[in-house]
This record gives sequence, C-alpha cells and structure tokens, in this order.
Amino acid sequence: MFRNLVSVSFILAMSVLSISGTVSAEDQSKGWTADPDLVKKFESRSSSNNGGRDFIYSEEKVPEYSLPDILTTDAGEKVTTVKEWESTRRPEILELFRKHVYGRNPVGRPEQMSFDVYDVDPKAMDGKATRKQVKITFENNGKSLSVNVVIFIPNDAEHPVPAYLLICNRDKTNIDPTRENKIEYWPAEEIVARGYAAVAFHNADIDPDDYDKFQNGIHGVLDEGERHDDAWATLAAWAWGASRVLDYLETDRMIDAEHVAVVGHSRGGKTSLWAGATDERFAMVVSNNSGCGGAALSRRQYGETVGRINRAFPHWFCEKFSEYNENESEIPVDQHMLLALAAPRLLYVTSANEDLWADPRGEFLSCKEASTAYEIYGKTGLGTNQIPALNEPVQQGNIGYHVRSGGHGLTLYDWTQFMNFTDKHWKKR
Ligand code: GTR
Repeated sequence: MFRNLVSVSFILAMSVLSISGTVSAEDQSKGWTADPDLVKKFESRSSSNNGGRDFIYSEEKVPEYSLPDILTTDAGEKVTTVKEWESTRRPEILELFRKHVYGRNPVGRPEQMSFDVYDVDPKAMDGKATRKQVKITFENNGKSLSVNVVIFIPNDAEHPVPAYLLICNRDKTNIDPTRENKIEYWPAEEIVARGYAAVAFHNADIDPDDYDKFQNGIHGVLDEGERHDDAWATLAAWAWGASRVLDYLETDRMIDAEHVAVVGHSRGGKTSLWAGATDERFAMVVSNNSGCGGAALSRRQYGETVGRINRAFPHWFCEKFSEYNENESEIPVDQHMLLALAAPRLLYVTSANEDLWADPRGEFLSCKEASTAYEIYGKTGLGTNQIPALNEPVQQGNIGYHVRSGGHGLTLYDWTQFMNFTDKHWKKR
C-alpha cells in the first residue's frame, strides 16, 4: 500500500489525493516490484531529451504528488450518482482531456464516407474463418483517403460474434491478410479459435506516424482553417479511425457490434484509451504497455515523462499538452481519469516487468484509482488495492490487469488473458 502523506490542507484533501512515491514493506513482499538490477541498468542509461532531469526508475525517487479526484467536479462538488457522473463529471473530464491532452476530434462520422467490401473468402484459415477486407474511404473538398480493414470471422460459431479490433501501430506484415506471417502481436488464428472475430487496421492508413505539420493523412483531408492549441493531433486521429472501423462493423451482420473491444499496444494503447473515452460504443478498452500518455500516471514522472514524449513525438498530442513539460502537477487531469472514462464498460490494462519505461506500477495505480468510477455504478473496478505478482492476472471486477514477464510487446500471453476476461463477461461461462 502507498502511504498517504498528510501534507495538504483539509480543503485540498477534499478534491485531491496525496500520494507519496514510497512503497511499503508489505507491498514489496506481496506484489510485483521492479528487479533492482534492472532499475540500476535503466538508471545507468543517459537521460536525454528530458528537460535536464534524470529519468526516474526507483520508487524512492518518485516525487510526492497529488492526483486530481475523479469524482469531484470543477465546482468542487462530490459526485455520488450515475446521473451526476454522466451528466456533469464525465463530460467535464472528457473536455479537460480534449483541451489539454489529445485535442478535439471531429465529432462522429464524416459526411462522405463509404465502405467497399472488396475481398471475401469464406474458406480462409483452412475453412475455419471468413476473411473480409474492407476499404473505408473518406472524401472532402476533392481530397480522399482510404483505410484498409482486415477481418477474420469464425465460421464455426453462432453469428453475430463479438470482436477484437486492433489498432496496429507496427508494420503491416503484423496484420497479414494472407496469414503467411503469423505473429503473436496479432494472433488471428487463436482469436478465431476462441470464437471472436479478429479485426485490424494500420494506424498510418489514417495518419502518418511522423511530424508532418498535419499536412497528410486524415488531417490533410478533413482539417480546414487555422490550427489551435487544442486541435486534434495524431493519436486522436488514430482513435477516430478506430471509431470509423466500428461504423463499418455495425453494418456487418456476422459481427456483434455491441461487443467490440478496441485494442492497442504502446502508442496504440494510448490511442485505444482515447478511442474508448470518446466513443462509448466500444464495449471494452484494452491498453497494452501504454505508459506515458496512456495508462501510466504522469505525476509519478517514472520512466518516460510528459516533456520527453512531447519533444520526441511532437505530433502525438495537442500543442497545449507541451505546456506541461516538466510541469506535470499543473495538468488539470491525470491518466487515472482517462481510465475512469471507460466506466462502466470493461477495461484491461497490462504491464511487462522489463518495461520500466512505461512505468508498470503507475499503470496499475491508474486502474486502482479509476475503480471509483465503476463503484458509482455499483460495480467493482479492479477489486484490489494490491499490485498482483508477476503473471498473476487480476480479473475479479470490470477492470483487468496483469504484469507479464518479458519486455515491451503484445504477446499471445496478453491476448489469452483478454479473451479469458471477455469469456467471463460476454459468454457467461
Ligand atoms: C516509444 C515511446 C513510448 C511508446 C513506444 C511504442 O518510443 O517513447 O511512448 O509509445 O514508443 O509505441 O512502441
């Protein structure tokens, strides 16, 4: 358990939570902790692009910080009912993330969008699946952009089937429609064997993953006029793209669009959280090894920091977010509030024990804090305050979490846990 440092005034204590970076002996004995040798190894790397600060990898160096309270409105009132959460606090938090972190997506579907199902193979995967490929095309002012969607639907299942939609942020061979390349990152055969449709698109189809001053991709097609400091950037564009794929899935009779999990790894895992926050049609959000700007708490400054991420990837977040470089305590939100926007839907967050850059403990703490939003609905969020041991997934509530052994990556182990979790909730085993 984290010790509460009584260092804030009573009034402040009503709206923020004060947490120190100290991990108690009890916590260390039970749950996962970072391997001290690995911590030393990370600490010995030089710290560049971090505003003159050293990167933090030991809990002792995590500064004391106060988290904004999920349930206290901007006016200082505590929200206690679903109605107050949905009509006041949830929209407030969403707006804070739009304004300060991810920027403002265009709302909903664009006027000119079409779906072309150009490839159907009912005997894919040795007859086990139907493969479809769909081209989604957006047009505006004489410009157009197309996104390719790869879909495998189990044949031996009662249709419509629930689906996993992966935002692929690695190269396209990872979501190979021919299945010559089978990679754990997208284990389509295993997903199909478990009775789920495997759906994927490549993030760069929507927006290139480089700083092009928002001239290309969907920005080049849809954006008009001057850019403001809360204009949508690249992560928001990818998230919006995931929603457009869901628009297609809603038209496909073989898919149960009310049970679609949006999945992302790393930069894709930051994106899936924003997709789930902005589009409540997603029944589940999966954020794998997402770290800074994803599930990890920014105020801990552990591993990658806000300043570093904004300098290294100036196209990911809205411009306003860079005002918080080396100034995390001034962000009006922290990432536990982004996770809370998934409530009361299913949420699954993962860490990997060698992925200290992504701050496994910070990812866990976000899940723990986000649980209060689930409790408003009378539901269990994570259901524990204790970080689990390595490879011991927590799946007792509506938030799932695990720390896997190994490095930064999306593996068959991770996918297996996601499907165990949805089997429990969606198949009522
Ligand atoms: C890293 C970046 C992380 C994470 C990762 C990835 O370079 O610092 O925030 O997004 O890339 O996407 O693999």
